[in-house]
Amino acid sequence: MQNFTLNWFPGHMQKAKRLIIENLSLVDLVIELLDARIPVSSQNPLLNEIIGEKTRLIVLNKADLAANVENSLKIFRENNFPAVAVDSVKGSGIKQLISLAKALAAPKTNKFAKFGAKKPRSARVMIVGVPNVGKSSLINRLAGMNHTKIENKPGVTRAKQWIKISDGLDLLDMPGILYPKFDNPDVALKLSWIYAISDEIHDLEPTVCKLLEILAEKFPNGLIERYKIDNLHADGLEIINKIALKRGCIKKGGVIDTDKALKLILTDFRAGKLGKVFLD
Ligand SMILES: Nc1nc2c(ncn2[C@@H]2O[C@H](COP(=O)(O)OP(=O)(O)O)[C@@H](O)[C@H]2O)c(=O)[nH]1
Ligand SMILES: [Mg+2]
Repeated sequence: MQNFTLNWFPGHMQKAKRLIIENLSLVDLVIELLDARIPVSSQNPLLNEIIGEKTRLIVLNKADLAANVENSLKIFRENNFPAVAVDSVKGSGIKQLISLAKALAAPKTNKFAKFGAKKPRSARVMIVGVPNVGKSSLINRLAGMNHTKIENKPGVTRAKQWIKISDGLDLLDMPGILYPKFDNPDVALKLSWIYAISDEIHDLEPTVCKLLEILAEKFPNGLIERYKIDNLHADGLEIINKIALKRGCIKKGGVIDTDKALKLILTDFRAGKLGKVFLD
């Protein structure tokens, strides 16, 4: 298994963690945004460590690119984690997300009303997740639900922007970025497929080989339809070569342009062009 080189400083991770902890203290509910294709590997255990008593709502994003979504939801729910699946780009599941978020935050905001307020205050929510799971897309989508009314909440040290996304529900406009976890090479590989880990810090060839071998075994139809290739009973490098030939990834002199093919395959996979998958 290849090694991933960590090219950021522990200081950055500490700062990101501090920022999440600081923002967590302002909200009633945390939306843990996961990639529905790898709902376990896109979790970061750091969140369990820092979440404390906060209520958590699991949101499986990119449900449009994923297989087994209902089953993933069922497993989370069986383990007492409320969960919902969405497509942040097209908007499916968003209404469900909002009503579930309100229901989960209600006990907190109602408690507030008991202390003399006439009406419960709005519930405050923040989104956390590893890179590329769709945090910004979800924030934009939720903001769009209510014409992006942005208001400032007084009494907060640094100016935080709150977006009113529904009656009684405000969203922090800045997501919490969890650094992807590297120590398990299998998890790191999956995170690189969904681009939560930058392509700069690992070798693309073994990464793509492994992806293709798994797709060929479990979800061959997407590969067959996209690239018009057959005989997927081959190792990853052979499949890369087949795709390169079909797609004209050829250098001068007729040599296969492996780098070009690797990038093409990853781009297609990440855009969902290889069909719905489940990889955990
Ligand atoms: N197909 C699909 N793509 C999505 C979805 N949500 C986000 N994306 C895409 O995933 C990429 C990363 O999204 P972004 O919001 O920037 O992720 P962030 O790094 O967590 O803020 C972008 O290309 C988005 O268009 C989704 O639900 N379905
Ligand atoms: Mg973002």
